[in-house]
Amino acid sequence: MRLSNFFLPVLKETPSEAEIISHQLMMRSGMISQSSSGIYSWLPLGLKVLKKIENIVRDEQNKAGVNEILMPTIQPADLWKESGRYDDYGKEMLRIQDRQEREMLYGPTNEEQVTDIFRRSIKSYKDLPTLLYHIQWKFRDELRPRFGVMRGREFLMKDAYSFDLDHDECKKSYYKFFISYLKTFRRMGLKAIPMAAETGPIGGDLSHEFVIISDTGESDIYFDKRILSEDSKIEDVAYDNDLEQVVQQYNNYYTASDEKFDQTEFDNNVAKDQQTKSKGIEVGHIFSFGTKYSEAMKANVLTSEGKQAYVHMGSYGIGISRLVGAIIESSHDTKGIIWPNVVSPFDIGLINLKSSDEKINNICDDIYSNLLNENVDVLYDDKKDNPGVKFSKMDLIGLPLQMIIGNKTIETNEVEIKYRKSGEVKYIKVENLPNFVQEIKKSSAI
Ligand code: 5CA
Repeated sequence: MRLSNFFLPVLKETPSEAEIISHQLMMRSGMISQSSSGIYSWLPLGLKVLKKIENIVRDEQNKAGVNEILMPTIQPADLWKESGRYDDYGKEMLRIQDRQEREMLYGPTNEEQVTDIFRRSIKSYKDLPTLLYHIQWKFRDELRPRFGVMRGREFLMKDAYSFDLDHDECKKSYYKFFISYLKTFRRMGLKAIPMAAETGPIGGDLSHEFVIISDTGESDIYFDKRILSEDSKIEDVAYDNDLEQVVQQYNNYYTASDEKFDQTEFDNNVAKDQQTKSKGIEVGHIFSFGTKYSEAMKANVLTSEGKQAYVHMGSYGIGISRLVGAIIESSHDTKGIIWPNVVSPFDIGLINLKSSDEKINNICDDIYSNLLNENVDVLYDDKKDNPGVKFSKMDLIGLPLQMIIGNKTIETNEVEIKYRKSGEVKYIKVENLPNFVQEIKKSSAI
């Protein structure tokens, strides 16, 4: 993509309403544009990151054997009256009337909708477990929308739902999602801590939040520091392993969000020098709630003994749009964002320092088309701005690797390579660039 053709409305000033760094950087780098309180348009740079995160989440759900569906954003109120949550949800739910004066709502979550889909088609234990997910926009009329996409009113969530015959089978599904979440966050370069959590309006008796440590997090978290070095080679864990054992390795460490925190329990279970209190961002939340919805909505199946049984359910959310902010919170410096390679909007930024010079333009054009041929996603700054503007823009948007072409390239036939994260700079002869690109592709440096 040529920058001259790319819609990238960067801001010179930090917008005054943006309190935390991720919100500031997302606004400054033209990733999002505010529509109204807690509601944003996603501009090209932001949308590319959102899609990359979405695709990692999708890939890990598919690998765990969960089926992707797409449910509507607008749901009939009747389903929520069946479950009893229509009144419980209160003002956070956006209620709508259609032209027939039927009560509708913009979905804040989808337990009712998915239970309705399930009960219409699944009638036998033989079809269990059933695992479904979708990636869809949600609306919650939050009392205090803030911090940009971190606590929005409209936000993108991956929500999955499991249906099982009994409590034990339901636990197996829960463990599956638990492991898939650790894999998902690990792939994004995040260290997410699973924490025993309250279930809130979703209900149920078993729940974990997945929280990443960040000074700007909204909740206080307490944990045994040793959980940060727990590895369990999570990326290699296969789903037909004994997952309970892996989950147990994490559950052995004391962790609690502020709602569940108990000082005496903390002191009894964690040595003083391992006790850690911090702020955290909740990027995922999983729940197991038995027959809460299946009983209320009559979602039952025939058992092997020929009896009817209510299915045991769980629900499993990941805040996809929140993750964009959370990743920036955990990866930035004073110059701007530092994207982990896997979610970076482009692989490489190619900077032409002298776009008035025909020779330099030709070299840049050549490098640009070679990179495209190699399927490298490159943002080519071909604009007429001065070098200072170009450097600070490229640093701000945080692509992992920059290729810089200027007078020096003509004089010594070298391209300057700059790594955004370490600041390391090296020079490569133009004719050696194809080899360099092959190497970095192999080493997944891009
Ligand atoms: N039905 C369950 C699981 S599918 C559910 O709704 N869980 S939740 O309420 O915890 O939301 C799931 C995830 O969505 C949270 O962990 C969080 O990462 C994200 N999320 C929740 N509210 C917001 C919000 N207002 N803005 C951005 N992300 C949010």
